[in-house]
Amino acid sequence: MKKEEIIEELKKARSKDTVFSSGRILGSMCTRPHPLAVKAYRMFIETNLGDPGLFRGTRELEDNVIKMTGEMLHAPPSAGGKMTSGGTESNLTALWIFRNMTKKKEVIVPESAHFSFTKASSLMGLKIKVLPSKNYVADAGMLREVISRDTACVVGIAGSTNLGLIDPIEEMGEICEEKGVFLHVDAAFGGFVIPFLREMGMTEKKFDFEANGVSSISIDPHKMGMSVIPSGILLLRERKWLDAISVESACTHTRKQMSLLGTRPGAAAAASYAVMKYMGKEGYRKIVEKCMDTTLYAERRLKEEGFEIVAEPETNLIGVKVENAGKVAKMLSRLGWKVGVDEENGFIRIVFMPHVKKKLIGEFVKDFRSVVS
Ligand code: 0PR
Repeated sequence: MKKEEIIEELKKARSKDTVFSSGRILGSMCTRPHPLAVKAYRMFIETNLGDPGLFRGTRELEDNVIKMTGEMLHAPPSAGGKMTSGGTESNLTALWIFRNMTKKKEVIVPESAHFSFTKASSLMGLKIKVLPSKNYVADAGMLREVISRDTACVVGIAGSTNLGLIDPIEEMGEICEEKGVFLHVDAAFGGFVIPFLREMGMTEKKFDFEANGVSSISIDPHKMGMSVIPSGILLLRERKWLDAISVESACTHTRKQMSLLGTRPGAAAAASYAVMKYMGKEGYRKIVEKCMDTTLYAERRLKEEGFEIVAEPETNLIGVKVENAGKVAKMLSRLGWKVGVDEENGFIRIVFMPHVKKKLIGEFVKDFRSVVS
């Protein structure tokens, strides 16, 4: 096939996609990557972090991403981590490390946890024990009862998938410390949001290494970090914990590998490095400020139209109660609005990512109203 024909085919396929620039993707935690991230990605397209002996410069960029993120999340000097392909791999790797370190087989996961924990438990034969929720966040008061002698790790969520809510991480951390159990915080979504909400005085909640007992954190540059897919990060309070998943890798130019993936995209590390350096704390704060402004505006407009909000938003995500949520989401989709849906609990979820424009909220609320009435 000729190059031009292939390009035509690619264009045709791409034209069937919904694009972030339409402003109508309301159910995704990804967004249009920053142009500098895209540029960096292209520059490092052939690099492989699975063989850092060949790509020392790229490896340094990964180390710097870990360091910068660690600084943002109050990591102690002993901390370390790895870039991953996203929240799923970070969560899975955390459980893998703590399972290997403790030789225990049970993980305690809040009701609202992302389904990546189900995948991890299925892959590793771990038993999931559910920590019940109270008002859609983990009920820390129940944690002592649920922890057992076979608990390898407890999970807390900072920015839940369906409602963007923050579990009581401080309280959970205290209990885990007292019981000598690891606590993994899934901040895949909230990691690039909550530090800035704290700065702006919009939340008091501690969710990172500042809280006692937090052992590890997932945080995704490919969500609110404005980087390219696939970019995730797993941070560990102790760098040496990575040894728990170390394998000999005879065929690479370094002798050990401590990651689930073998070949890993260095381009994603370069992209995340570039965008994090460029944005700085100030840049991310501005984005979070704008996303929260749109969120609170939408919340007000929805309430004015008589909609019921599931829970006061803590981050840039809102759940809206509706009957037949699945059907409503389909009808909105026909009107071009791609919302998220929680059919089990009967609500539509809207994620106010940077591509969601305040000026489109009015139109969306009108369409939403027409669909449910
Ligand atoms: N942890 C949390 C709290 C998440 O919300 C997600 C993804 C993950 C972990 C897993 O992250 P990766 O998908 O990067 O492995 N939450 C959304 C979801 O699965 C992600 C998403 C993104 C959904 C884009 C839709 C979409 O278009 O529901």
